[in-house]
Amino acid sequence: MAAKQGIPIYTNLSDLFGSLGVSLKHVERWHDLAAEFERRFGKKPTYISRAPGRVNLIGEHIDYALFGVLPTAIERDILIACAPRDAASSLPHHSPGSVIADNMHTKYTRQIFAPSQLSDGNASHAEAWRLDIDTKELRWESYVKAGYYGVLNHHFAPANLSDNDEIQQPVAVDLLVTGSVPAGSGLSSSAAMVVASTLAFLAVNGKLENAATASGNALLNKGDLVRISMENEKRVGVNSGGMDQAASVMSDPSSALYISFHPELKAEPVRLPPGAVFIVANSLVVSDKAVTAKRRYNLRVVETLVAARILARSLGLDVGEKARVTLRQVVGLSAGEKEGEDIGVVSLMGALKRIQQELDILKPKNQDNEDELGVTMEEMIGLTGLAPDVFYDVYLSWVEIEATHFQLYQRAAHVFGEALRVLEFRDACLEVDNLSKLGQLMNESHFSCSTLFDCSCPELDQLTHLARTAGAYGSRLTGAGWGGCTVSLVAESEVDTFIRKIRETYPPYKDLDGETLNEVIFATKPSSGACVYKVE
Ligand code: NG1
Ligand code: MG
Repeated sequence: MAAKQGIPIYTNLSDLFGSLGVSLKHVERWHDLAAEFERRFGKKPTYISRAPGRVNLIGEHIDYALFGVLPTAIERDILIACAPRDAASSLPHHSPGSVIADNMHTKYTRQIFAPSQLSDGNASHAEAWRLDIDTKELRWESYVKAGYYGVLNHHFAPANLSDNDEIQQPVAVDLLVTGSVPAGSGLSSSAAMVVASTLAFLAVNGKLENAATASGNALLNKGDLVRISMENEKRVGVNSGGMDQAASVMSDPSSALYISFHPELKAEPVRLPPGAVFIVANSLVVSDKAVTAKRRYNLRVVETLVAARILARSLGLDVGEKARVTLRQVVGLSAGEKEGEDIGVVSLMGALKRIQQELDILKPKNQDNEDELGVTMEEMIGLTGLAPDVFYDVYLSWVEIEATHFQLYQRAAHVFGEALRVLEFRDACLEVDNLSKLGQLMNESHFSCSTLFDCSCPELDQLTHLARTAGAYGSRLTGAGWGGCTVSLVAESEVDTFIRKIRETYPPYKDLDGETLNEVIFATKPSSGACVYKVE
């Protein structure tokens, strides 16, 4: 699927629904949202943007090491209805770019905010607009702001305008959000919010259609939207890879996606075998990213990057002092890979054979305290061969982490094993009658996440175990982990029995029924990627 394709803009709802590949229940939400928008703001929305959540079938915590992953967008999504606020509106806040943001969910209250323009007029300034996002406490509107921030600084910044462009002010916006992706569950509600918000603010400011006239290109291209959304999501303080945004933007209802990031972003369709159903089950443990990023997600990002540098050094690869080389790049360099080459199972296995001999370098030399497995900061810096101030600059200055020991060996071992499993899974999808093989790869992935990457939790271990006992071919955590959802591969004919067994055996599900049960355990089917509806 070409990253160069434009973002679809529909002016006709039946075309839109035809392309979505979603069920009636999800279709009704569009009408409800538009009607509620009109009720609250006294006018019809001018645009509705949509971005789906995703389930990652395999390839966990390897996107930021630039290895390929295999997710699929799901029909659960975020919709944002929006319209410019006209001067005659009875609502206050007409300053440029001010926003009144409402959410259909009663738990999320109305938020009013406005960006401030940095007035130094310096065209080379990286930040032209400021919008406060509290990274200590992630609130629903933080993700709306994250999308908006990127639109302001890409499209309303003097540095990005050519001499002939008029300096324009962003319009004041009313918006209403509705979402069916459960938050904090590893189905990437966050990326769906950021992508939908980025699209809504581009659309309402005329930047989607203007892009077509100004450059002659077909609208905004999907690759650009993934890149802007990835940058935008970092504003909330999590240094994520690009899997979620790519899945949310580039998916298509006929298949899952193999998304690769090296040497550039690419998404290839992977047809799932007939008779295979992927069932998502929520452990109901909520992983609070704002609280745990320093000790978990961001720490893993740093551990895998530092492991890459140490391995590069030990393999005698020249990567320069300042580059944050990734494990994927180390594989490419050590295998003498040609520019732009895509890696397959055989070439990755070959490269890993050589690297595996060096992996022990990542282990601590003297481990006398069992509880503190891993190298200390001092040991780690020593292994990179960098001066401490350079190390700080390259690996710590841009991210907040909290740790005394770093498990470099385990993290690198997980990343390499998982990267290989993704390619094996992709290839096995092409073979007939291969559900057991796919299931086995999923089980191995979960085991590696749990023991080497330490991103599981007792409930996820229990739920995946119960899923296997209930007849799944395989089961694993999906998304960042430490709570959230599992994904299990089940034969189509067994879906109802499977769900019933899980309901009976996973204690938090005991009292759930009907819609409440369907909220926490459900079969997924691939859905189409992000789009915009222009209300005419
Ligand atoms: P979740 O937490 O499921 O949205 C996160 C990252 C992904 C990827 C996975 C682990 C964000 C937005 N996304 O996903 O890029 O690294 O963890 O595979 O943080
Ligand atoms: Mg997320």
